[in-house]
Amino acid sequence: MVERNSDIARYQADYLFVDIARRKERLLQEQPDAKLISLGIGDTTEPIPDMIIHSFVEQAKQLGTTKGYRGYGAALGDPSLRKKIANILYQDRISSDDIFISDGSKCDLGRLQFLFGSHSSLAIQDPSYPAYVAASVMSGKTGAYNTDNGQYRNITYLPCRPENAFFPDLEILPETDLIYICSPNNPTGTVLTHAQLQKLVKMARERGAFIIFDSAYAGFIRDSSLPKSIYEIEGAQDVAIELGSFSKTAGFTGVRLGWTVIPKQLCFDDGTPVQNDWSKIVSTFFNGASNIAQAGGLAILSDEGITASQSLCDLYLENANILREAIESKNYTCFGGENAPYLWVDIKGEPSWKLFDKLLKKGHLVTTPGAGFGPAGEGFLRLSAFGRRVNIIEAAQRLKEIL
Ligand code: PL4
Repeated sequence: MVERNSDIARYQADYLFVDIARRKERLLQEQPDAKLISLGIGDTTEPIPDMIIHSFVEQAKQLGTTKGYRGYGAALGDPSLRKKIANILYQDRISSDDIFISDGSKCDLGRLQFLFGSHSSLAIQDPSYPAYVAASVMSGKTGAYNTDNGQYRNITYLPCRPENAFFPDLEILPETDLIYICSPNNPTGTVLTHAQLQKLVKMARERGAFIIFDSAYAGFIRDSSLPKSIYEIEGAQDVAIELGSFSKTAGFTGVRLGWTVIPKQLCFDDGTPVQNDWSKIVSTFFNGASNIAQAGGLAILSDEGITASQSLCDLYLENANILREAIESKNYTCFGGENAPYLWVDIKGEPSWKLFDKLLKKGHLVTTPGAGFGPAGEGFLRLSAFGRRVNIIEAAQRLKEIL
């Protein structure tokens, strides 16, 4: 008999979004006519702009010709897409050969686990996107789960709550190899400022730690004073890896296209450039992103594509505003939603799974309980602003009736 991998067995909860899907199915069995509206999973709903679809079609047609057919592409990504990302998204602060094209940031989060040994220590913002913890547990980095406090032994949880303006207290941070930071943040919808990122970079440089910066929602930042990338901070290239994605900004959640930035200056303690090991991992566990998806990526970064994807994000931000007005009209305080597609609602001390169940059963609304994002998420509910406008308006009405 084959022994079960104890690292995978150690992961306690069902993956949050799987658990929510199960509760949703149960409700539909009990109330088959329920017209559910999802404010739960952060999945895009609007069609991909025509000019991007056109680029997929053109690329697909090429594959049907002898002259245009291509098989495996460059393992690290189409050089022209790497250049475009460096130029448009990083204003050439980052060199194109420091950009590695992927099939999405969650996939790279998984592959990143191979880059660091199971002995490496980590810190996360609490609450945070659950995949950081799940991937770390399953790759053996976290030690045992403590049922008393809902934490894994070798993870340092950095509470990010309204009391500290959602910025971790770096004083409580012990020696740590990896610090996961997400801005704009999932789930709180808040964005770190230049000054806050400067503190993080300074701390990482002093301590020799690496920051893993998730910028999946950068395309939603509308306040031009806020940083869209950690590399806007001087010195970040020596200490930070950045994950990027076209999922949310261009409706590519199903198409799958993202990238990871590993600057060549970033080195392990023995002087080996991290890039060298990342190239080994990528070429071993991945065979490059789909050529059709990469053609779409180039279209997103054309002038017309940039305007179209900004309009998509604007639409979701308007949704956030509609939901915010409904919530505030019931005297709830809510964070985020201005530079991110998530609202983080302070639910006045009510347990978050309890309110989740109430909204599901009475309002047929699917939300995400704050507790699912970590211990410090308790007492909050996350609302996703991804949704068709007609559903968002209906959801806002139901929220007003039930809250
Ligand atoms: C549900 C901070 C959503 N089944 O599409 P990707 O892989 O480029 O991006 C995934 C991702 C990466 N980083 C952050 C994210 O929030 C996400 C997507 N999060 C959510 O509702 O929190 C979708 C989650 C999906 C999943 O588990 O990733």
